[in-house]
Amino acid sequence: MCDHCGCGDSTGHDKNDQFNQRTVQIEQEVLAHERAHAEHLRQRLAGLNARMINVIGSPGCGKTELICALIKALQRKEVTCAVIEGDLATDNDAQKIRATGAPAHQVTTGTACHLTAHDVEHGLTHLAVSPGSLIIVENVGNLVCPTLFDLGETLRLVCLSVTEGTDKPQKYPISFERADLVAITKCDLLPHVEFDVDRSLRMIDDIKPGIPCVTTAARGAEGVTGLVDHVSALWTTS
Ligand SMILES: Nc1nc2c(ncn2[C@@H]2O[C@H](COP(=O)(O)OP(=O)(O)OP(=O)(O)O)[C@@H](O)[C@H]2O)c(=O)[nH]1
Ligand SMILES: [Mg+2]
Repeated sequence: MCDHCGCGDSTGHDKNDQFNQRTVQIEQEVLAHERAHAEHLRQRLAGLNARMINVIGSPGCGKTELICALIKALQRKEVTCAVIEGDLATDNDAQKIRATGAPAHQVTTGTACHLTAHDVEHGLTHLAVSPGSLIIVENVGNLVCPTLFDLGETLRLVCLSVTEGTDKPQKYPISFERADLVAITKCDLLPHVEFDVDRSLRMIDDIKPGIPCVTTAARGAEGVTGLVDHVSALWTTS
């Protein structure tokens, strides 16, 4: 008789423990391999004085719109941008990016819910990375899985739109814990939705004290000024 739950299998729990140990070990090896790959990419980009932003957020939270606005603002500062887009299907977002004049490479992942450093390396072979440029990676729309994978980024930007609800930082804390910068997006819609910016910002600060946050309205008058300032600082602080 099993000591733990009385299931009748005296060895079953030991077997399960061994199985779980093996599963964890394999996952750790995969993640270690990914981290090494990401570190290699980071060094490569640093050697070119280039920077990379990994943009993470739920489907439809405004990542592409924000990236387009950021590219246009950076073009006025003569910063060259290139974009790697991650989606399960279609090259819709890559087309939107190309309309700004910036080159874009679309990765279609099929069923995978996040990009990997390998995807990014492959993407970089399609995009000429000029010295001093900014690579922007739009991860697959998902607030959970992309969080676990280092892509070699200089800055991880997590987006939360005002249409998603004030409590999302509390419900998805890991994403905010591992972010370097948070953008509250679609702020032009604040008069029309019940979203408490101050409460949400306090939740984010409870999860990661001191993390910088910006409010943006890629479609509104507020624009992306705060984000542009943070991105411009990447060349002086990292
Ligand atoms: N009003 C308003 N609408 C926005 C803003 N940003 C994005 N949208 C709209 O929200 C919808 C989704 O925006 P996207 O930029 O495609 O969102 P996304 O996060 O890239 O979506 P996925 O790539 O599918 O995950 C589109 O209809 C945008 O036009 C904004 O700042 N204000
Ligand atoms: Mg998009």
